[in-house]
Amino acid sequence: MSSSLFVSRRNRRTPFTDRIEAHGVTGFSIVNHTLLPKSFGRSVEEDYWHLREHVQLWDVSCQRQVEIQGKDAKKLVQRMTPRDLSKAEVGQCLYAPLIDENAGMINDPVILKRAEDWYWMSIADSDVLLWAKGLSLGMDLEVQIQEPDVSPLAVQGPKAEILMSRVFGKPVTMLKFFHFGEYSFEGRKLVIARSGYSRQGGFEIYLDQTAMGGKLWDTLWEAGKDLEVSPGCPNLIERVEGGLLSYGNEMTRENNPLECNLERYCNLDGTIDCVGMTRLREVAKKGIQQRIRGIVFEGEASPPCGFPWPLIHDAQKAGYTTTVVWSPRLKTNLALAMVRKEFWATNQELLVELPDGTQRKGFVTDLPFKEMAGTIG
Ligand code: THG
Repeated sequence: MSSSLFVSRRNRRTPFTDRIEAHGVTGFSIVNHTLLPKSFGRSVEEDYWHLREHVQLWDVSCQRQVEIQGKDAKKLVQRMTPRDLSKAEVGQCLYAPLIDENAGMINDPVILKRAEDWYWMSIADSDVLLWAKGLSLGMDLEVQIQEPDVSPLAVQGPKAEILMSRVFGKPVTMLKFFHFGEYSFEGRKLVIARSGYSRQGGFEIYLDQTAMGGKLWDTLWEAGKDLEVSPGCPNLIERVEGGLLSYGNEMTRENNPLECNLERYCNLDGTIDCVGMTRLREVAKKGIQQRIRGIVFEGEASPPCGFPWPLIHDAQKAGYTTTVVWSPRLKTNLALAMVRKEFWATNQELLVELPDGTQRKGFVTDLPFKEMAGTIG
């Protein structure tokens, strides 16, 4: 059986799609109505090892920017997140939960503070722009909200720094983690951050002119040949091992940020007046009933799976997996999972129920996953 995706203006190509196709892309996902390449004909495991050793170019244009600019920009952005932004500096990237009036997760963007009155929210998969426009109208704010022609290209892996210094010069290597600056390319300035959706280190280049996509890709490609540069995409195994959460998978609007281990990005002291704060403080006071934890489980290598599998303990439901992978490095199956309070203690044993009805022994562990902390009894 063969199937293909019909692409139109609703599910958009990116400045890099031509190059991605030339490299033999074999599958796409759609995020923010935009193509996200998912495979180049190699296994997730092969891509994983390559990412840990070399450098990859990821077309993550689907990380769209919601730009909020104007006199009330700061007020609106703070109204959207429980993370205290009052001390944020221009040039900083801030990972921040966005929540609704019930403290449900709306998104978990990286916020770039470009100026006192100018923010980019680099979003995961949900329509933040509409939420922001609704809030701004309701609050009668003076802001402009739009999606600019900005498409991030991630350069990830241990050789990312050497590749970036070849193309943008030594200064780019001075960037601190989760900070950005502007660097020259072909006579224009590009925003570049030290960030990215992996734990292997790297950068994200915010290309702000679609027509330059091919040129940017080709330049990085040529400069990286002897570094074994390869096209890639966020790697499921690496992301799960590293405990990086994916909106829509680990969390939805049904979950509050505390359940998603994002309490360090929530200021609950009463000084932040964001939508949903009253509810979030109530939830915090009462205590959450479930949270994202790591699960290690035995048996043969599971293919990557993003559909929930039940977690069972003494015939009771202990929670559900959100993403399952086989870790070729830790040589075991791993899952990110939403686990009920009674069962979330480290080393708690439970059963993972596969779609075929078989049950595998497993235990709860901290995130990010480390070399085996416990053993399956
Ligand atoms: N980069 C950019 N935009 C993005 C993502 C990205 N938008 C969508 C998605 N990814 C948002 N989700 C995340 C999740 C985790 C991280 C970044 C974006 C991340 N977290 C680190 C951590 O959890 O340790 C660091 C957080 C911090 O220090 O504040 O990197 O990848 N542009």
